[in-house]
Amino acid sequence: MLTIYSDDHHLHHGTAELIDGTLKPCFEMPRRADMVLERVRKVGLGDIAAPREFGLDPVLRVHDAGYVAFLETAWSRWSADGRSHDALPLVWPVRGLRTDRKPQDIDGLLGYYSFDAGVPITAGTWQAIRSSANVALTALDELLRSQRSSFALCRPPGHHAAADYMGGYCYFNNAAIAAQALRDQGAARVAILDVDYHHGNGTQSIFYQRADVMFLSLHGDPLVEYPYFLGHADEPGAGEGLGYNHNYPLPHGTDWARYQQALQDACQRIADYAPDAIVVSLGVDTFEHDPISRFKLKNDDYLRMGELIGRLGKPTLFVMEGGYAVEDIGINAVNVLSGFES
Ligand code: Q9C
Ligand code: ZN
Repeated sequence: MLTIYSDDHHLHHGTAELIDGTLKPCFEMPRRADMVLERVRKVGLGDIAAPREFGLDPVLRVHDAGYVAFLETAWSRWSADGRSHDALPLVWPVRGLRTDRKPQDIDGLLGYYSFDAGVPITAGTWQAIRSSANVALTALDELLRSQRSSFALCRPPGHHAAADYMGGYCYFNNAAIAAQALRDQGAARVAILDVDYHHGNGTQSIFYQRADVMFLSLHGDPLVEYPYFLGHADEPGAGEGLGYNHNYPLPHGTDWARYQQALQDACQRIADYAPDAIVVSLGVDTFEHDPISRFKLKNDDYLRMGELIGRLGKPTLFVMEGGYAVEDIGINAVNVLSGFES
């Protein structure tokens, strides 16, 4: 399987995140992608190629123009005041507060265009997120050539990012951008299967009213897990999209026996939908030793996960999302890809 990868992700390296009431080094760190790349090389998964530049048009098919302009200018506006630490949001327009007047000040805009504080913006963030989207789009291009599979080794991840807000370490929704590009290049139906430990709230919200992109997500139950405010079982889609959104909230402690039941159900729904292609939001934070998650999947379970997805027999684009057990992230992610090919 071909991997698309760029070193540009190193340009995005947040310093700290607020967790358990204290500032800790960001779990979403450059070494994550380095470890996945190292494993791709070690097992000889296939060639590794650099992304091509697609410009902002395919990004703007998914994301709001004001949001994209905000991301492009956020660091220069933040640092214009002489600030050198990461830009972080601190205030949000919840119930009853007004969003009909957009703040003019960067501190206000950071809250307007986010839903949590897990999104540091640094001097290199814009280039890194553009590159991450280009990685997904290049991998998609190569998938259309090979008609079987490709791996977008994206970083930063994307599935928490909606059309006009960032959050959960995510800025551009790489999987959604690729799915939309598939539609724009002739695919009639696309299924997005999100196996990251966290609900893919951004991807769900982007396609919630659409029947041409089915979204299925297996994740920690939002009653007890981030992102808390989306991802319940009773979110079936709306309007034309009614019946094309499927959430599988699972309890803390979920192991492979429980997980694979949900995954089989999701795969059956995908088979019934008969998509032209599948985009997999590939997070491996379901791992038993993930430092911020509560599922119990083991290294070899990821081989089985890949096998089940492979049995669908569809052209499949894998897009890297989360996974924070850095020593094992490469083993687990590449096990899915190897299982798919087996
Ligand atoms: N108690 C992705 O996996 N903080 N994002 C969770 C844990 C945010 C995860 C706090 C987690 C975001 C792409
Ligand atoms: Zn995650």
